[in-house]
Amino acid sequence: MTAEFYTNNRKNLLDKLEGTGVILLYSGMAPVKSNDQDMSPFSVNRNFYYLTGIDTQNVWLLLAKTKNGPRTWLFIDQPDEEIIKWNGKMLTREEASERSGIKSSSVLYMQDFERYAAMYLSNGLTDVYFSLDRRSMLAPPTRAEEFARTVREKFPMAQIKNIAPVISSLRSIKTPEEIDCIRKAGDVTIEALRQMLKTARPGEYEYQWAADYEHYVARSGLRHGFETIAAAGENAVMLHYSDNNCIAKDGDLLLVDLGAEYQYYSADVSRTFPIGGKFTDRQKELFTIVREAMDMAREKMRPGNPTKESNQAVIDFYKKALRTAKLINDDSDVSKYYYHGVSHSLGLDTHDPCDRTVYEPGMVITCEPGLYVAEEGIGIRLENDILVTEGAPEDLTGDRLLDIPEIEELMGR
Ligand SMILES: [Mn+2]
Repeated sequence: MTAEFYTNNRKNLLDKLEGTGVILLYSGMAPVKSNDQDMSPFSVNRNFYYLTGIDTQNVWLLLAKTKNGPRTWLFIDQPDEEIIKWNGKMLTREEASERSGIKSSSVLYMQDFERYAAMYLSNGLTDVYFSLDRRSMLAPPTRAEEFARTVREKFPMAQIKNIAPVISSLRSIKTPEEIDCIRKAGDVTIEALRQMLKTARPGEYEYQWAADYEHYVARSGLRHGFETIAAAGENAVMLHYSDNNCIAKDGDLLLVDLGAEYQYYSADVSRTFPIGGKFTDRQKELFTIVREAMDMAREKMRPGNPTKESNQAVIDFYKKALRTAKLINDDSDVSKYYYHGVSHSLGLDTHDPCDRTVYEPGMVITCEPGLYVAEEGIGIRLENDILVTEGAPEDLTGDRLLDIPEIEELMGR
């Protein structure tokens, strides 16, 4: 990503903000592992990253929209020789400026942060925006929530507001650079799956299949967008099973749901393989139903269509197909065998925020019909990543490892 991308994102955000105000965004802090506080992996707040391109912990971004125009400030930790000796290089003002496109004279050290925030607040900017995206009562308070409380105490006239929905709206539509990252992540994901099919064997544990996939991703220099799901046989009916600690038996199917991550953009791909290399007739029958459902859902992903239409297409198709497969007698029983939505937005988060209810060009979404037949020990999910364009949907994952002859040939070794 170029600095221009982040500069544009900040500009678009300020353009969308009505009136004047201060936006305060925090990068986050790594969680403290017991007695090992410096080594936990850090995952940057994605709204902060979207506006700065910086993935260092403990950084504040201050965007002020004043009557005299916008001002942008970034506050980073001052490099410290002792910390550098132990933990490696620290972000410098020049690097922060280069990555974010914020001029280096506007990159300051953390000790100035509260003074600058107070300066804008005491000068009459009373709308104060934080990225408040709490999802649980149990999670500890974030630094942003704590600082919002401080602002309310010290500046009782301040109005605390949430900027997250505005950033979500911007993030719903991807730029060509973002799309390239997702495409690249998908390419590595597929190639890693090909490697797994060549090396993993029936009778090995699910985690060994997952490890063969992850090995190639790691060697490609990418990370994982989320925990790899490798679910054999009946485990595959649990949608987010990631224990991966059972044996993958000959005769069963293996459902994998995984995604390499490139520059924080994750692919999200699901495939279902016969562990022994050959599908049974029944597995072929059910696999083919899901494969067809995928085409039908994808076909709906065109500008102007309501987003719910793609899932409805799967349900309508299943009402007939599951009858033929002798699974249901009544339309309302489809939900016994298919119990998730067909699509979600994809981007810096694997379940990316999106505020659109009608498809628009630039949206990147998954297309992932599934079929889960617990009584037969069969779970099938197929998932590709789709770009909505002006015309036909563009499949960023492509029809790779989706057809029975291709899979059986590759696994025939
Ligand atoms: Mn998904």
